[in-house]
Parts: sequence; structure tokens; C-alpha cells
Amino acid sequence: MSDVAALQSDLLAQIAGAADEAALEVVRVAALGKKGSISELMKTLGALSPEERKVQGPLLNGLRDAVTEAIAARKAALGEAALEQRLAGETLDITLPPRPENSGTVHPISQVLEEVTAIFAGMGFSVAEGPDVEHDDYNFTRLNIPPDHPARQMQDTFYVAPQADGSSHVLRTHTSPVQVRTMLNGKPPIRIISPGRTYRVDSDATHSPMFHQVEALVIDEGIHLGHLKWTIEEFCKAFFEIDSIELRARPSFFPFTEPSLEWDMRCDRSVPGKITFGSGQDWLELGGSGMVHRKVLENCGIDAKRYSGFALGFGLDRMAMLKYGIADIRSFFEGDVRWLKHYGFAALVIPSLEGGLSK
Ligand code: 2NM
Repeated sequence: MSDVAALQSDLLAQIAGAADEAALEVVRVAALGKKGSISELMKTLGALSPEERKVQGPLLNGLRDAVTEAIAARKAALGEAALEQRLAGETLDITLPPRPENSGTVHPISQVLEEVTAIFAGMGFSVAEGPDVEHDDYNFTRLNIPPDHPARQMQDTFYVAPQADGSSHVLRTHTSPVQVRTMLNGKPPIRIISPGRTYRVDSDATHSPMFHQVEALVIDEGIHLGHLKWTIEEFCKAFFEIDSIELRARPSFFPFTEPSLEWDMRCDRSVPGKITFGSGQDWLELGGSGMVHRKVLENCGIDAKRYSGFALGFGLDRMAMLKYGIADIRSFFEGDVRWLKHYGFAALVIPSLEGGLSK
């Protein structure tokens, strides 16, 4: 075997034996690098006679090409093997079910909001929304709340820094400004509920500085207290899931309604820690209501000679506490995962998707 053939078979054996890319690089430098064995042989060509060069030249070129090709092939094979090995070590079983402790729950307030919305939707109400930061005008003035009314005082209302244009903003203290906006932007008949966050400077076991309200507003020709009573009664039966309830109306005062009424529902609290609705010797406060004040209708562009309306309002948080036995309103907003696990609800099931997508 010629020297060239011996060198080629030696180099090819080294290339085949290189265990990784680093080892392969050492072989490459030793053969094709500046001082490599093949490069040194190439340098000898210059000293040969033209006849000798004609023979030796193609021989060395062939050697160089064969070694270069073998290195490239080995490099590709090593890369592929390394990838295969990585993939084998990283297998992921996508058929495993998710860990149950990672699934979330529906917050009781979201659940109750869902229930309330569904009940009112069944009675023909739609949902209206508005901003949490409201104009003083919509939150108070147009609702017939005069500047000296206690609800405006600093201890009740979160005020927002005065605006450059002189307008005054507050964190809405009720969702009534949504009713104002609805009346200003539309015409009767109006049948809406306005669920959302509300804010008052207040904090104890039954008051949170941020809480949730739902108010309802109906405006049409000939609306009277009978419509209000029927709506509250039907709502309570559906929400508390009982066929027979007893309601009691107490006269009250709100600047934006006249007359104003507060509603109680008969209940039984004789068993400590338990509350039963529909029977018993106790009364449970539900919320306030009334016929929308003539001044409010006029402030909101409604012809009070032609139209009348009722409004009602209650606290979503309170309703959730009553229905699901939650003692402290502050626990709603602490974000304690153990609490949410206990009091939260399973995510809503979409009936058409029940049992999987393939059906
Ligand atoms: C309540 C009680 C009584 C009420 C009134 C209005 C409006 F904008 F139509 F005048 N919205 N909501 C209202 C009336 C709210 O919550 C306890």
C-alpha cells in the first residue's frame, strides 16, 4: 500500500473512532489544519517535477477530499446521535391527566353573579355596565343626592384627585350611575341590571371597602309598586331555590326613590350557625328599592309625566354569604387558595360540550 493510501485508511479509522465532536475536531486539525499531515504533504508538491506532480497531485487531492467528506459525514452522525440521546432522556407522557390540585375554582361572587344574571335574564332584563371611576354628577347629583347629603361626606366616599378641567370624580359608591347613563343614552322601555364593583370607606366583618352590587331598573308606561314586589318575589324564590317565601316591606328613604322600601324575607335562625328561608320567626334584610324619583327621571331625560319606573339594589357579596354560609366578607378578597378550594365552584359545564367534543 502506498504512503497516501496508508495515511487515508489510518485517518478514516480515526474519524470513524471519534466518540464526539471534540475528538473529531482533534483529528481534523491533525490532518487538514495548517500543520496537519495532509497539508504538509500538499507543501511537498512544489518541489516535484511536473511529471511527478501530475501523478501525486490528484492522489493528494483525492486523499484530502475523502478525509473532508468522511469528517462531514461523521459530524452529522454524531449530531444526530446526540439529539436522539437528548430526546430519549426527555420523554414526556402527554397522555397523563393533569394534576387535580392545579385546577381552579369559580369564586363564590362570580358564581352568584352568574346565578343572578341568569334569573333576571329570564325575566327579560339585560346587563348594563359602567366605569368604576365615575363623575360626581352621575354618582350623586343626577340621583338627587344634594351636596350636603351624608353619602357624599369624606368618610363614605373615595374621592379621586380633581381633574384639570375642574370636573370631580369618585370611586362609584353604588352602581346607580350605570342606570343614569342608561337613561341618558336610551329610551323607555328600559329593563336592565347593573352588576359590578362599588366602593365605600368602610371595613369590618360585614363591610369591605370594595364590594359588589346588583341594581335593577325598569322604566315604562304604567310601572307601579306591584311590578316591583313581583320582581323581588320571583327573584328570591329562584335565587334561594324555595317555592314559598314571605316578604315584608318597610318604609325607608333614599334620595333617588319615592316612595322607598326595604325588603325582608322570613327566615329561621333558631339553630345556631344555620339559616332557613321561608319559615321561622326572624327577618332577613334583602335590600332597598323604590319608585324612581321624578327628579331623577327628569335629570336623566325621561318624561316623568309619561313614564314611571322602579329600581332595586342589593349586595352580591351579602347574597353569596347568605346562600353559601360564608361568615366574613373580607375572606372573599384575601385570595387564600385553601378558602377558594373550599368555597369555590366547579367551572361551568357547557351542556353541548359535555362528554367531549366528538359527540
Ligand atoms: C337601591 C335602592 C333603591 C336605585 C335607584 C336607581 C336610579 F338610578 F334609577 F335612580 N338606581 N338604583 C336604587 C333604589 C338602589 O339600592 C339599595
